[in-house]
Amino acid sequence: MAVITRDGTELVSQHASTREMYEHTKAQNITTIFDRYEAQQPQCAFGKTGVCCQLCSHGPCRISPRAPRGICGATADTIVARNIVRLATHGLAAYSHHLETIAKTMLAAAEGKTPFTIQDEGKLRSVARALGLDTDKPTNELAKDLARTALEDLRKGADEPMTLVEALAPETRREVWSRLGILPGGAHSELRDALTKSMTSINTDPVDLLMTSLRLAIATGYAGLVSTITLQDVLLGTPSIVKSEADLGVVDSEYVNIVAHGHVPLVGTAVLHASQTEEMQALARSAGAKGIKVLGSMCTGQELMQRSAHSATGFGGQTGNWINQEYLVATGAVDLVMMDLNCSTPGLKEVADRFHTKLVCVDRMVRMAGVEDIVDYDPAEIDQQARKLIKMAVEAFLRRGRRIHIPSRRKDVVAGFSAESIAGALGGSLRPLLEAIEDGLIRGIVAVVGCTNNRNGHDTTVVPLVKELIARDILVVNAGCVSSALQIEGLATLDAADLAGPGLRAVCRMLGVPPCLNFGSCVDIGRIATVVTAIADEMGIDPSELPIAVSAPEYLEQKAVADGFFAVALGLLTHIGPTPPVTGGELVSRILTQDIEQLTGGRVLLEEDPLTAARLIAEHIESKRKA
Ligand code: XCC
Repeated sequence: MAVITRDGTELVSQHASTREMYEHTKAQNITTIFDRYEAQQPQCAFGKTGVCCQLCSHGPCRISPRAPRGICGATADTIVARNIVRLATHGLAAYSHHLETIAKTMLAAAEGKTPFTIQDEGKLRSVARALGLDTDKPTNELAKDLARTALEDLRKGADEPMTLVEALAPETRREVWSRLGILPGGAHSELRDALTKSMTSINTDPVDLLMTSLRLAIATGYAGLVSTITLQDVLLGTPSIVKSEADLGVVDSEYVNIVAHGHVPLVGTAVLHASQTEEMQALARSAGAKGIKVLGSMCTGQELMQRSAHSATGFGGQTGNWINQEYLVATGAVDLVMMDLNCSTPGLKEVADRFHTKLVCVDRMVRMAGVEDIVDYDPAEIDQQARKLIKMAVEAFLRRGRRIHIPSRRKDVVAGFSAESIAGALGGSLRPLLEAIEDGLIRGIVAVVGCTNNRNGHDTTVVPLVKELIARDILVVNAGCVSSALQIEGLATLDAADLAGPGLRAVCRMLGVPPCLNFGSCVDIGRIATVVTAIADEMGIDPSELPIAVSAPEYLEQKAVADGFFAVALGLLTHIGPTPPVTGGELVSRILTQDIEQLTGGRVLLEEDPLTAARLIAEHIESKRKA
C-alpha cells in the first residue's frame, strides 16, 4: 500500500529508512500502521467533520442536511464544540499526570528519598523568585516549596486562580484572559468542570464550550507545559547544545538496545545512568554484547537527547517518531522498550510478538493487552527498577533471533536548544537574535510542533513545510515528533543553513546554529512559550504583536488539541493539519479561523498543503512586522 501524495507519487513515509523497513515487514507478512491505515479507508465522513455524537443511548446521531439536529435537538455546532472540549480535556488530564509525576519526584529528591537530585539550582531559584517563594531557603527546602506549589496548583478549586499562571504568564495575556473570563483555576477542577459541561444536555452553547476549551488550554499551558518543563529542567538539568544522531541506523546490533519511549523522561534517565555503571556493562558483556545503549524514541528520546551533554555516554541517538515504533522493533535488534506515558500503540505488541523484544509498562497509567511486564515508576525505588529493566533487556538479548535488519541511515544532529543555551551561544542574551529579527535578516519565528500523522503520508507535510519556511528566512524552533522528522532529514545540522534564505543563512553561519532549533519533546512547547514570553517582555509588547506563529502540521492526539488552543490563547496564528474534526460546525469553524482573533489575537489556520501553509504563515509574519 502507499499513500498517493499531492504530486501524484506513491509514498508511505518521507524517510527512506522507514520505507525500507516497511518493505521488510511486508516481506515477512507483518501488518503495520501503513497497512492498517489503508484497511480503514474510506473513513467515516461524519466523524471526520466532527458531527457524530455518541454521548447518550439515542446515539449515534449524525448531522446531515436531511437531519440537521440530533435527537435531543443538538446542532452540528454543539456536537462539534462538545467533542472538541472532550479532546482538550484528555490532553490536560494526561499533562497533569506528567506534572504530578515530576513534582512528586522533586519532592522525593528534596527529601533524599530518590537518587534524583536537583541539577539546576539557578533555575530553581529564578522560578521560585517568580512564584514569590522564600529564596533564602537552602536548595532542598526551596525545591520542596516549588514542588508543593505545583501540586497545590493542580488541586485548587476552579474559582482559585492558578499561581503558575499568575507568576509565569505575560501580564498583557493575563489581562486578556481575565477580561474573557477564561483564567483557569486548578487543573483538576477545570477537568471536572469541562467533563460536566460536555455531558449530555448540560452545556449546549458552542461559544461557551469553545471558551471552555481555551480555559482548559491555558491550564494546559501552565500546569502541563511551562511548569512541567521548568521543573524537569530543575530536576534533570537545562539542555545545553549537544551533538547527537538520528534515524533507525542508530540501532547497533552489537549492543543490548533499550528504547526509552513516551514523554516522561524519568525512567529513561535512570536507566541511562544505571547502564553506564561497570556492573551493568559487565553484565551485558557476559551476555556477549559490546555494552548497553539507551536509544531514544518519540518525545522521551528527545528529552534524553536534549540533556545528553549531561549524561556523558550511553545515549545511543534518536530512532524516530511514533510512526516508526513498529519498524524499530522489526529491526530485530531492540531488546526492551520502556513504555512511559504516552503513544505506545497497541499495534506494537503484534510486532514485538514476532521478535524477542520485551515491552514493559513503566508508568502506572500505561497498560497494553498481553504485556505482563510492569515496572511502574516509583521515585524511591527507581535505582532498583532501572537495574531490573537492564537485566530484563540483557535476558532478552540472549534470546535474540537471527532476523536482524537495520537500515544503515543515520544523520548528525545538533540539539539542546533552550532559552539559556541560545542566550549562551549569543554571548549571554537573546538580544542579537532580536536584532536579526528587527533588521529583517530573520523575518520571524515559527514554532513547528507536535506529532506526525499518516493521513497525508508520514512526515510528508512537516518536512516540505519547514524547508519552505527556512527558505523564506523564517527561523524554525521545533518540538515533539516533528523534531525526529527534521533530524532524520538533515534539517538539524549546520549544513542545513544552505537550504535557508540569504538572511537566515547568514545568521546561522555567524552563530553556528542550524536553521531549525531543536527544543525537544511536545512538553517543550512550554519552553517555546517561555521564550516567546521573554521576547515579548524584552520588547515591551504582547506576544500577539510579534512576528511569530505556530504550526502543528501533522497533529495526532488530544494533548495536541490542548496545545493548539494554548497557542491561540497566547495570541498566535496557529496552523493545524490535518484538518481537525471541526468543519461540520459552521459557527465553530468560523470562530476558530476568524472571529477568535478579535478576542485573543490568535486564530487557527486550517491548511493541508505544506507550501500553501508556509506562504500563508509567511504573509501573517510580514503583516505583524508591518504593524
Ligand atoms: Fe505522541 Fe510526543 Fe504527538 Fe509524538 S508528538 S505523536 S503526542 S509522541 Ni508530543
